[in-house]
Amino acid sequence: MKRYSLLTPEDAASIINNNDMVAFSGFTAAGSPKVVPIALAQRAKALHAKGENFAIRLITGASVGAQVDDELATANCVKWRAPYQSASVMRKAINNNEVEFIDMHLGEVAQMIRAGFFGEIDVAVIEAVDVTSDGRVFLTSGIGNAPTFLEHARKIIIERNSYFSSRITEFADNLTLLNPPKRPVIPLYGVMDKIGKPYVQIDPAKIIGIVETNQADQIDSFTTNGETSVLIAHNVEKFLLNELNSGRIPNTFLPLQSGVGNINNAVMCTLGKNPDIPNFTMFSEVLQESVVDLILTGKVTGISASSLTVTPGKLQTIFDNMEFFSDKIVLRPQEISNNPELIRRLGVIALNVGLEFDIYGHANSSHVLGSSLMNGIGGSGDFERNAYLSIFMAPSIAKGGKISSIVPMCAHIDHSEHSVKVIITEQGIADLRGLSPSQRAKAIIGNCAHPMYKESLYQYFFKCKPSHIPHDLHHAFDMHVRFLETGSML
Ligand code: 0RQ
Repeated sequence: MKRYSLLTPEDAASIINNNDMVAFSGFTAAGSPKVVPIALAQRAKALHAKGENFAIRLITGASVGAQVDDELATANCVKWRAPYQSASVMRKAINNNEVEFIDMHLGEVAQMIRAGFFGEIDVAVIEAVDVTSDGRVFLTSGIGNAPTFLEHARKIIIERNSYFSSRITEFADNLTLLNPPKRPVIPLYGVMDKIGKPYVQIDPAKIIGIVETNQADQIDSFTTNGETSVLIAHNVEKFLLNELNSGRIPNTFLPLQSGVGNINNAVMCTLGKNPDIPNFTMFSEVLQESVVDLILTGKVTGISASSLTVTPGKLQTIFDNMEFFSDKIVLRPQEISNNPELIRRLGVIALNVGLEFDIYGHANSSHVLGSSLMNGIGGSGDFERNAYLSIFMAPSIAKGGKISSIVPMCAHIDHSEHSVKVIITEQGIADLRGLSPSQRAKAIIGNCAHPMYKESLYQYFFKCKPSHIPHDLHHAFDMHVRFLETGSML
């Protein structure tokens, strides 16, 4: 039975060497380490002041707390980063090419680590609510890739966070998959099935020590739903009701996946209030704020996700009502929450937000003007490609109308016309199923583009030489170029 050393954050940071591949637990700010990364940033600054090189390669589940990514980026402590981020200083460093960033489908990361695609993980910093002397690690609010990091890292530092109720472990369903060709069918046939363990079992000898913390996840509440988000939400509601009424969605409904942000929040609130939408389950990657209330009203009967991305107040609501919540939330590793086999089998309806869409239905959710990273593709592709119905949403214009979200050709594509099935803006709904590219162009421009951009989009489309996907490569990016030159696509 192992006795673990207690470490200060600075002791723990000193274990990490220049050029190490470092892994952090969590998924979004939920469950990500709180104090060792900050000490690591300070260590980097001190070493840089002495003229020494110090930068790590950092792999995580999704984003981590914005403060963590930003402190590390400010300290020039990261030279390589994967698979997702959403922090302003880190984003700037990536777009300045100071950090090499790999934008990846989140469901695929664990398999790639096991296969050695990125080399060995030197140190994993894992937040846990407890760890036993025989190596059972009980994770907190975000599972992410932590089980795989724990299994594969050479050295492990545990941040034991006493902020969380130990009952949080009742939600966890941990397992890791075998890599091909040894992987059997994943035996999960219902959204709420549990097929793993509440802890991750590892060799305790790998644990270098424990850092004690007591800190909430750094998760902000949403602003009140803007008018555009509410209009988009009503269009989603209208579309789903029509699908239900026509029998294309069974009357027992299907599990929903919902991305994060104000639009998704508005959609969940709107669906939650509609008595004609049956009670439903969610098979998602993030359990966000609004869903807690929907579980309380009974509209959401259960949710499978990889993280509890909720404010401290909402987390307290859950802890205060554990008898009620314990069988209604399952937290899984992201290779399970975002697994293509499961998403296809369960018939998930995917609801994600993009930056821009072209008139044929390709979507760009990650790179502004084809070049500047916003956040990353995240899990949107895991769901979108494999969903029963993949719905993309966005306001029809951005930056006060200077940008149209509908463009002739996307300057970057992360979801293709072959799998995007429905596009919804505040203007309306483009149902692309069964439509040829030219039919799609008419539906997208006609139903989703903002009136101030319709004319120029139609002009582009009608001037193109007939073809299966009509394009004029001399003018496909005129709107983008106009924005770059004049500050407006108009
Ligand atoms: O910029 O903040 O400076 O005003 O993009 O746009 O409308 O506030 O929407 O916060 O939901 O983010 C696609 C980025 C949308 C997000 C994206 C500008 C706009 C604003 C944000 P400002 P909104 P959101 C689950 C699934 C990919 C990952 C994903 C995202 C800012 O949803 O990262 O889906 N998705 N994950 O003004 C230039 C355009 C623009 C534009 C909007 N066409 N060109 N700027 N903006 N459209 C989560 C995980 O995977 C963990």
